[in-house]
Amino acid sequence: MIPLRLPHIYPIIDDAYITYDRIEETARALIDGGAGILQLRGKGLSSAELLSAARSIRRFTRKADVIFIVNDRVDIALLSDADGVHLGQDDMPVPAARKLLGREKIIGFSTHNVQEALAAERLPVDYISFGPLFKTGTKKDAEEPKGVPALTEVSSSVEIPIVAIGGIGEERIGEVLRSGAKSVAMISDILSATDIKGKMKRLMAMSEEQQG
Ligand code: 3NM
Repeated sequence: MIPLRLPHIYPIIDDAYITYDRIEETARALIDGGAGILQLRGKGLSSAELLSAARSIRRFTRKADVIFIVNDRVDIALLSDADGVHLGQDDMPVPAARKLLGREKIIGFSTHNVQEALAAERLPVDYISFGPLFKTGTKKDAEEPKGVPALTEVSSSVEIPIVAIGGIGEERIGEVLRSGAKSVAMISDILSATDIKGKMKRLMAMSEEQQG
């Protein structure tokens, strides 16, 4: 597979922070702020709400040439014509998801240690996430924080692009990108900003100064 070029900042819209009626304006703010990729994670939404939100995000992301990924739900990704899906270890098995999605769609896969990262590299996935890097209040069943040295270890063990996730705030972007992550996924730090567009702009400017 051709290696996926991931933007340095990977914002995730999560319904734990953004109510259903604000998802569309949040997507717009992130895109206007310069996001190159966007994920929708709606664990508390009904399937109907999730599909509707995914379809409206899709309209904006397509116009702006922004990659759109749906968390967990292969069916919603297909129905909204998203660019891909992000799967966890306990979600639909990757080969089954690849069968449904076809070769062109992006599949991201969560990993939490070197063994999972090595196993993921043998699967038809385009990137892996690694986390939680730091303590996070967003994912209730998150494992213990892994820390930056573990990210360095994973990034020296696999070739596949790594998205670091979990408790990452603005002040740590540089360190994380310098430690082998191609991209930094962020939920609470972005979504709790009062000016989401301004926050996204600042993060993009900061991350452009980094290697990665
Ligand atoms: N997955 P925040 S940590 C969705 O370790 C998610 O796989 C994780 O949110 C993993 O940026 C996490 O608010 C939560 O910490 C990330």
